[in-house]
Amino acid sequence: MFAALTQFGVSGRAVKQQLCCVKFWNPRDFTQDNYHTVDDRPFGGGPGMVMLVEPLDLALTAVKTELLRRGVVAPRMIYLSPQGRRLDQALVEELVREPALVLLAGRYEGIDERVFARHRLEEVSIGDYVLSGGELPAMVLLDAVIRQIPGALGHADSAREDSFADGLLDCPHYTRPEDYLGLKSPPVLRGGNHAEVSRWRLRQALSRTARRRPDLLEHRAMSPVELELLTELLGENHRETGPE
Ligand code: 6GU
Repeated sequence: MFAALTQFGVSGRAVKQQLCCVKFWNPRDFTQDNYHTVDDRPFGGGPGMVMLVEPLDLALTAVKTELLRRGVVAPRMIYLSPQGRRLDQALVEELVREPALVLLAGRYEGIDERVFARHRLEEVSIGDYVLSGGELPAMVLLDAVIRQIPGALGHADSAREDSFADGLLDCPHYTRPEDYLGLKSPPVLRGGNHAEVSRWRLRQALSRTARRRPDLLEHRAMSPVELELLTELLGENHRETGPE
């Protein structure tokens, strides 16, 4: 499943360049029985299965032992679960500074609660919807974190990145042709005035964010230029109501 992360795109290149190392442990390898059982029916009844405490405990202990050999003493350990703290860019930027991350991806209805008594696990969710397992959320988290590692992005990418790191939605983008079936690209982007281009992009980002995600602006400090642009936009909105 994790080939999408380790073999493709920005994260794949970061792994290939050894900017980070991703390693996998299979709980089945930490079972004792012939069937390599990792789940069982829940005490108290009900649908679905629960992941056994022992294979998970042994797997997590093995990971910690290996990290200790590599000099990492108390790694942050994250259990991907819809019950967790919602992942956002602030958490991503916090996690990229860690020397190591241990991610636990569950399957079935969940894991035996006693795993939490054996290991200090933080719970992280990637949004309010239900997925069938923690693997995709783990890849989402890793992709977001790995692209923040210095050197993971080409220069072309890193400048553009500032947008969401900035707490704003991205501005619209255009490339050739200038005119597609009468649909024009904004002339300001082809005028060669970099200050004007920057101002246009910031204005678009502010306008989009205010319309689509006003919640993002609530706790965000504004620079003088941003306040000026927002005031301009508010004045326009009094006079007209357009799609954007
Ligand atoms: Cl982290 N896991 C699962 N199974 N579903 C989710 C999720 C995590 N985040 C959102 N939905």
